[in-house]
Amino acid sequence: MTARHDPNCIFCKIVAGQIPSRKVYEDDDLLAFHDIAPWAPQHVLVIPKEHIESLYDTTPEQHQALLGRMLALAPVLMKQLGVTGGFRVLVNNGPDGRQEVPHLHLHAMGGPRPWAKG
Ligand code: D5M
Repeated sequence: MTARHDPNCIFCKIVAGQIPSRKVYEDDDLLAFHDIAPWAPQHVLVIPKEHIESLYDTTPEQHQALLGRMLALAPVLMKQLGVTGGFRVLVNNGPDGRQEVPHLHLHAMGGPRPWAKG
């Protein structure tokens, strides 16, 4: 089990295997899986296994490496999923940032257009 786990958090439940997900990557610190409501032909979420609510709960001193690894994973996964023509990354934070699931996650979205909001 990870250092911090919130039993009421849906993404912590995915980390713990208590609810299913379509995993695309896993290591000791990170998990990536397909978004249940994709905005693009390929849409994956990269999350820390530890329960960190949003970027507000990170500091450069403590989380620089973790955040760097989350971002660095995006192109690897997009390429693995056959996305070679371009993709977007997005991290929503807090209610005004339209964050719906309060467990830090990086959206990586790509595939042939047209797709997506904004
Ligand atoms: O986006 C939260 C995202 O999380 C949204 O795109 C749906 C996705 N989601 C919610 N529940 C699940 C499960 N169970 N599996 C996969 N994906 C899920 P936000 O940035 O918080 O607005």
